[in-house]
Amino acid sequence: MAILQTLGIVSCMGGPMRLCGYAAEMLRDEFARQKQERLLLQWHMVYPENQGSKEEKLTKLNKAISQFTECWTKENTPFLTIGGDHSCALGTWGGVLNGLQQPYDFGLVWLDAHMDAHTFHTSPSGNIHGMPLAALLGKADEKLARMYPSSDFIKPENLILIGIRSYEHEEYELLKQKSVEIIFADQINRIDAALIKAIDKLSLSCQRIGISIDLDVIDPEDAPGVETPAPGGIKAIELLEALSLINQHPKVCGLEISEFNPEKDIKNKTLHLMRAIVEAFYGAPSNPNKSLESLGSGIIGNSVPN
Ligand SMILES: [Mn+2]
Repeated sequence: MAILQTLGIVSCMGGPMRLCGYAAEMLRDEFARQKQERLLLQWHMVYPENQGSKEEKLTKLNKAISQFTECWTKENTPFLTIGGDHSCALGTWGGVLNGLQQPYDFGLVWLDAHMDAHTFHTSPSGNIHGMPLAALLGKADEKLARMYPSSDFIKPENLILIGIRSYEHEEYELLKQKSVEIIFADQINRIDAALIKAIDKLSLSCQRIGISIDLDVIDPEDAPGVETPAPGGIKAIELLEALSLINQHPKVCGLEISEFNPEKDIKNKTLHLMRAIVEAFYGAPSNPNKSLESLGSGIIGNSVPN
C-alpha cells in the first residue's frame, strides 16, 4: 500500500468564493467512503487564523503550507496539496523552493484557464488567487511579496502554462516580458502529448518538477464546480489519460489541485473528478498501450509568446 502525504488547505481567502475551503475535507471524505487497497492518503490540514487582516492571515497560512512542502521536498517525499483557492500555490511551491539545495533546478507546469500573473497594481478584482505566478517569478509588488514565503523564485524558462484562454493584458505582458512558455487552450490538439512534451522539456534542465492544476483548466461541462469557469477547456477524460501517462513520474515532486467550488458542482461531478485526478497520477499505473513517440507535440503553432 502506497501512502501519499496530503495537505489540505482549508481556506478560500484568496478568491471571492465562500466554500472552496471545504474542498480538502470533502475529498478526504470521498476517499474514506471507499476501501483503499492501493493508495492511502495521509491527511494534514492547515486552517487560517481567526485574527488579523486577510493579508496577514494569508501570509501565515502560506508560511504554514510551505513548511510542509519544504519538509517533503528535503525528504524527497512526493506530495499532494488540495486547495483552497489557487493562492495556495504561493505556499506549496515557495516551500518546495525553500527545500531545494538548488532552487534553480525546479520546474513547474501550470494547468489553468487563467494566467494568475497579476499583482495588486494590475488586478481589477484584487483577488490573490489571480496573482501567485507573479510572486513565484519574483515579480510581485511589495504587498504580494509579503505573502510569499520564500526568497527563491522559479526561473521563467522553467515555467510552462497550459490551457490558457482567459486573461488580462497586464498578466500577459508580465509573462511575455519573461518569455514564459504559454500553451493556449486553442493550440492544444492533444493534451497528453502537450503535457508529456512539457515534462520532457523541463526534465532536461530541472531535477524536480511540480504540477499545479486549477480545475478550471477543464471544460466547465466536465468540471462545473469551479469559481471562474471558462468555456473551451480540456476534456476531463483526456486530462486523466494524460496524467496516467506520466503516472508517478520520477521527477515530479508534487501535485496541487485548486479552485473546487462545491456550491457550483453538479451531482458531485467535479468532486469525483478531483479524486480521479489523484488516482490517475498517484494511483497504480495503468498499462497504456499507446506509443508515446507517436503522439507528436500535441500543440498547433508556436507556444512562446510573440
Ligand atoms: Mn488559477
